[in-house]
Amino acid sequence: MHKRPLHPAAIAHIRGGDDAPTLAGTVRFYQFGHSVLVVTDLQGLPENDSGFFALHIHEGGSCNFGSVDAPFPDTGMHYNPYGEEHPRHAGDLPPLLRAGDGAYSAVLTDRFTVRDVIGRTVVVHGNGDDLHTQPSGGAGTKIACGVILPYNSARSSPFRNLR
Ligand SMILES: [Cu+2]
Ligand SMILES: [Zn+2]
Repeated sequence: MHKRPLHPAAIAHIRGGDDAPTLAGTVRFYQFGHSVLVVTDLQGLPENDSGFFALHIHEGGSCNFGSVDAPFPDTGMHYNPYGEEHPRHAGDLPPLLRAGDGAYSAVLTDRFTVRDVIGRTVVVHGNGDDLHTQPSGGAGTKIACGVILPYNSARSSPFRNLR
């Protein structure tokens, strides 16, 4: 097993849209040998029926808030460079479990490298992910978003999301 690097290689600062105005946090990406450790730490999650919230890397590169009816329109579909079906998309991740008003998860994936996803977006959805429904797991509306930035440039401009 490889040792976890001291600093993430990339970070996304997550901010909620109109459906989750208090939602904020980070997703950190550590290159870990041939896999990537994805560490998500959020506060201010709204409540939903299941307590699970879908989490994906989307192919688009902007967290433009869009409209109430179509939030975060520029995030596009799940990151899917190999033409797979959900939940075999490279950007598919396990859903988050709400605890208190936040969520924390750490998951290892070998479906992408950190370099592959820099400039793309992390999206949190209002529902869980059924890991079945096409094309996006029945995850419901997009409630929060963060652009994946190289760690050093992210530190100098932590909130590059656009309103
Ligand atoms: Cu998604
Ligand atoms: Zn997917």
